Amino acid sequence: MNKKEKFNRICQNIKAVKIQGAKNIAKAALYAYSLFPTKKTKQKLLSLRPTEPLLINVLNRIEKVPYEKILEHFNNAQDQINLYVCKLIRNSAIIFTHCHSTNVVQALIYAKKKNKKFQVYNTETRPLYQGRKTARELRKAGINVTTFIDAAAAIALEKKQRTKKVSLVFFGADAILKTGVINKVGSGLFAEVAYKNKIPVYIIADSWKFFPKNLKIEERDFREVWKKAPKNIKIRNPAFEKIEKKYIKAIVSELGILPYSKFLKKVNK
Ligand code: RUB
Repeated sequence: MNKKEKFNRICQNIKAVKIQGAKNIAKAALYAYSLFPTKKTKQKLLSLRPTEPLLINVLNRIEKVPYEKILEHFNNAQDQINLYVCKLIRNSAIIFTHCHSTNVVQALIYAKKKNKKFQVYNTETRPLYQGRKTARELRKAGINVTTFIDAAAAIALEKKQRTKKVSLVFFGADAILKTGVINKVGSGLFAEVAYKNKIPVYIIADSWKFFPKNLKIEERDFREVWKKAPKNIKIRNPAFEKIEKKYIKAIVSELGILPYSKFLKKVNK
């Protein structure tokens, strides 16, 4: 495959969510940009997933910070996050998560390696089923996983129908805004249910996901939801939604386990 084909393949895979999650998207885009570092390719890469500030932040840094340094930041941030997440997990914990977040999954795998005893409840995450990827990766690491259909998230969180009490909710983040966190659609609703049930919600995310401006919420092709839907039925397919700040106990980033206001102070300085 020549450089141009490689670049186009990465773009297609990001657009089709074959490469997914803020961190994987940013890393792949960074590599693609290194193949063709022009204004045009940067614009193209930025247009692929409009709700991804990590992608924006990384591509804006690339002129000033060497490629390797950015990758080093990702690795160091993950190492720090792993240590903080480990501190939050008590023995016999049940951790609820949604979609697929590399920051979350890697931290859970690290905790398992450190002999923490816990299990995970996760959602399948329609329409693209990123929850299956989460379940597979966690199970491969020896972690017990129970997958729920999305609409049963409240059953999982509220200790109904033979489920056990969830101890912690871990969500990844696409964007950390001043007013709340943007993550996979469903996260806002699940956070509200968790909050009402006094289950702490933690955002596990690299601090470079902070974004001081408003963001467009990506709306995806209706065919992901219903391929051959009858004509005249409108289908909405928003990819993300906001988790209100008040539902979030803390943000776990390389900067520490910080309540929202403290996190904002650190990144805004
Ligand atoms: C993925 C998603 C993830 C965040 C964080 O959505 O919402 O929770 O991107 O991921 P999609 P990470 O599958 O639509 O990209 O921790 O990997 O950066």
